Amino acid sequence: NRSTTRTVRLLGAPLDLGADRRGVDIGPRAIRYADIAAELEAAGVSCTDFGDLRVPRLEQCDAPDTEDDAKYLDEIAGVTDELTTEVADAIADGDVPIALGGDHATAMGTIRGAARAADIGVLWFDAHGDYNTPNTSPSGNVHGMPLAAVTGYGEFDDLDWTATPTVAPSNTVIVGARRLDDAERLALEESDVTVFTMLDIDERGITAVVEDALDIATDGVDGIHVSLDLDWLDPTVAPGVGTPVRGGVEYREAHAALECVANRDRDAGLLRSADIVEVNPILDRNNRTAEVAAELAASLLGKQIA
Ligand code: 5AB
Ligand code: MN
Ligand code: MN
Ligand code: MN
Repeated sequence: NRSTTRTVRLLGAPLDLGADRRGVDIGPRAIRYADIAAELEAAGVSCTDFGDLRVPRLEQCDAPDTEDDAKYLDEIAGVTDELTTEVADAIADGDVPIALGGDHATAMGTIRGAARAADIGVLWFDAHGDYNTPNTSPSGNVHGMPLAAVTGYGEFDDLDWTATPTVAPSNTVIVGARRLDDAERLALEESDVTVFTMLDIDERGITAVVEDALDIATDGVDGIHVSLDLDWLDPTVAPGVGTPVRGGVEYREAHAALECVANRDRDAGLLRSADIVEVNPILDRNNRTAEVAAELAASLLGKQIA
């Protein structure tokens, strides 16, 4: 059992270069307005906010040519390199960094930062696999590629660090997948990454699936990183996302999942870092998705229902 109060360090990553829909760069602000700090404090952790990383505005970047297979990858790499340092610093100071996205390319930075300090597994809550590479991506959007990058799969020409896995595929688990591209699905099947689909959740229930995911992610490592893409939830619960897919987890399932992680964390002290990504306020209704994001952060950090 944990005796000292933990401190969450919020790191805003207003990155939108990895996605097509504009507005996800406003995500960090919307999650702060949803009072993530108060939610976290209600969970019994203290919270500091280190503000936003500097991200080049899309209008300042050279437009990608139509053939570009990984749009804005250089600019994204610059931002995620900085995030890597920020996350590693936070962990070295004893804090739990939570990156507020921004599109899911953000996770390339958080996961690399967390992996500097210790061997980690990854829980990836997402409707998508994010396991495309520049060669397989149907869109060229880097937010569909971060899990491939951090597990060392595929060729990312200019990203030297992708040549070796940052996290072991065998400690990497996707939960809630319901839309994979064809090449992505094949690549995942051939990989050691575990994929739990919505059908698994329907058949076995969310807590059983997450317990299995935790067993796999934590096997032989020191801690875990949790990556939460808000499109994991059903669009009726979280409408403010750029790539919504029907048939996602419900509000209570999402909380139950993160409460499972928190329970395991309480016993074993596993949680090293997290990211909360893909909140797009322009597509949202009354900041509902950012509110769900803030509440889920509290569940992850151990907020008790009663
Ligand atoms: B997200 C798609 N697979 O690669 C692609 O929201 C969508 O971070 C990626 O999960 C969705 O463009 C990326 C079609
Ligand atoms: Mn997604
Ligand atoms: Mn497999
Ligand atoms: Mn994603």
